[in-house]
Amino acid sequence: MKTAEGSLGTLRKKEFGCMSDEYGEDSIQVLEGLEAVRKRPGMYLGDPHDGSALHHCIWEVVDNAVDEHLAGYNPTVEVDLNADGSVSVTDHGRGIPVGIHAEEGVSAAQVIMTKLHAGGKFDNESYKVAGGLHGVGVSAVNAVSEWLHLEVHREGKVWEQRYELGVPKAKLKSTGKSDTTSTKVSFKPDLTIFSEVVEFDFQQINTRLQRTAFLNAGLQIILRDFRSDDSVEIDHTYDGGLSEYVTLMNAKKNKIHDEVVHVIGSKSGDKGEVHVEIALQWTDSYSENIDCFTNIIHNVDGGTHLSGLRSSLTRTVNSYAQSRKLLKNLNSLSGDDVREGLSAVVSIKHPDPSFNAQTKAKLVTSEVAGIVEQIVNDKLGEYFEENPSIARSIVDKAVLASKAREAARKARDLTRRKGVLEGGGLPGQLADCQSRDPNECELYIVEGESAGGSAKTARDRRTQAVLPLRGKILNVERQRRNIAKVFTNEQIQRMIRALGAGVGNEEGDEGAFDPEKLRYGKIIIMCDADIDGAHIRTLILTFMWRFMRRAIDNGNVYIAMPPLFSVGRGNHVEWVHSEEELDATIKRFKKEAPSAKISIQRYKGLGEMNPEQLWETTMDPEVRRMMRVDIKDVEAADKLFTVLMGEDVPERREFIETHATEVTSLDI
Ligand code: 28F
Repeated sequence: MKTAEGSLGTLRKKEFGCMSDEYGEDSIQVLEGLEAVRKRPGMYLGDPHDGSALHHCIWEVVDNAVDEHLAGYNPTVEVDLNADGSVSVTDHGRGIPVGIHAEEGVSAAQVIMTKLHAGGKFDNESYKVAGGLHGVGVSAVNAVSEWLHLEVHREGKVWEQRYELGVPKAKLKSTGKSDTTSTKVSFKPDLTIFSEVVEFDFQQINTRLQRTAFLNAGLQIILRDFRSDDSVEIDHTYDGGLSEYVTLMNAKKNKIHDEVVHVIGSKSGDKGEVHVEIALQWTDSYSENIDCFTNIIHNVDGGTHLSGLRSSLTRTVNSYAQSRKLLKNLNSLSGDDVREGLSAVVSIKHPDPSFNAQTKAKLVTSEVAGIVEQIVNDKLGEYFEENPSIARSIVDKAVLASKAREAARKARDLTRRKGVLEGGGLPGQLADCQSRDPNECELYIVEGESAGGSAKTARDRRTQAVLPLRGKILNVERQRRNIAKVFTNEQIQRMIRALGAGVGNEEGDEGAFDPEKLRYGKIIIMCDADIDGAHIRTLILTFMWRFMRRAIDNGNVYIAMPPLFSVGRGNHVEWVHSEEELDATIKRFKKEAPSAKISIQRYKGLGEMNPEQLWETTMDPEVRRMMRVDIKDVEAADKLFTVLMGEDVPERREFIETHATEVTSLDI
């Protein structure tokens, strides 16, 4: 493996300044900078192992091309994933300046390509996409590239320069005539620096470029993939910008109003003009989905622009509703009511934004909250006045949300009170364990009375409890407007009472689910290893996600994995969990005992196993296999449950068919 030291040896230092055998302080500093990037790529580009640094290289170059668009010169960016593993990014802007940089004594282009942080603070006229993790600039990409080729069309000529590991092979030279202007940067990542994920991921790149195109209305971004025989080309051009972004977000949802509301405004802040652009559309879904950006950088955790928008929405919708007397016997709508079903994108441009951390996850510039709030108050208020029927639909939706929330609260209280009146009794179907220490107690939730019976016989009575459920449990996703039905459902009551930790995700709400009170440290869902079993498992998980989410967050929820087959050879029996494992086991048996007879038995249901087998295969903590339900991406999970369990049956079928394994392996 090449080392950073080795690749930037003294010999190369001589070539570096491109001034024959002389090199100055600056060149040495540049070399040290590039070396620092190669030594600690993670500090500059993100994780070099999981693909984030690798893809960050593309973002860094694309961001420069987008900056040229923001400056008003560049209508098109092309991104080519080449067959040799390199990437080419071309923009049709002014071309990187080729003249000699007065201080550095080399071309301005070379300064940009080699000096860390160069390119950041060149001029204050336009908003730079400091999109990279640290806005390190293209020089960091150059440093981790086996080679990088620069081609500039400018001043009537073609200019070219090649670098290897960040070091120029020669100075920037004119190689021909040209009557256009453009910048093309091609680079091949040095794979000694990146590991594990070393291939560009088309989906990831496409999604990111599409988002960039949405955020820059009118900018054409073309992505081409030449890495396989049938090459792909996608053109992202969105004249509607954020409105089209929201239209896509809501593509599969039922819209409350047809037109996307588009708010644009600007106000002067402490450091200069702050531009605000927001697109909004309400749907009949239950969640809120707001994406936030500052200078085209995604702020995953929102920040002051988001809070400004939220305050204004609550205020504007309430004041419109009140002035038109649309609230009837309601006092006011809460922020949650107003935002239920909202899809929105907020994009602000600020001359000098601050973020909570270098990942730029959250905007903290405080003046932005007031600026966004003011602009939305004015513009959305105006929009409501001019579009009363849209305003009316939005208010009606919020009123509905408010009523449903109130009804849910009442139903929940009633259920909780009832539970207490009945002495908080455990359900009759529960076979409880002897231990009262939740750390060692497990509850098996089992589908079907007969499997439940086997589990009761099979279990370790000291620590394992068994709760059988009868048939399919209620699909809570279909009862979002009729929560009383959820709480009065017998199977669901069984679960709530057996677990003894309350119900409801509203933190701080009396009687809400509290993992501290959970009677069992492990809740193990045990269903048949077939489609029906998978369906029932998803129904139980959907209930837990919507009403006991903290059990999932805390890692209390598990899925039992009964085997699919037993493979026998004489007295020797092994249990296997997949077709692949089955093939491997048969092969091994044949090799070990070529003449012996091998018997295979398929287990479709838990009910086909006797209690001993059930213990041996699925319940014995020494040998059983389980999966812990681990839902990291809350938004994805939310979508998953909405799609999987919601009203849209055709979509659900398609989803189950294409994602059944994903759902059972739960990598959401
Ligand atoms: C594929 C990546 O990097 N495009 C770029 C320009 C254009 C200018 C520029 C870039 C300004 C003062 C240096 C041209 N003419 N695509 C790109 N296009 N950088 S990067 O200038 C950089 C600084 O010193 C440019 C006039 N002004 C700016």
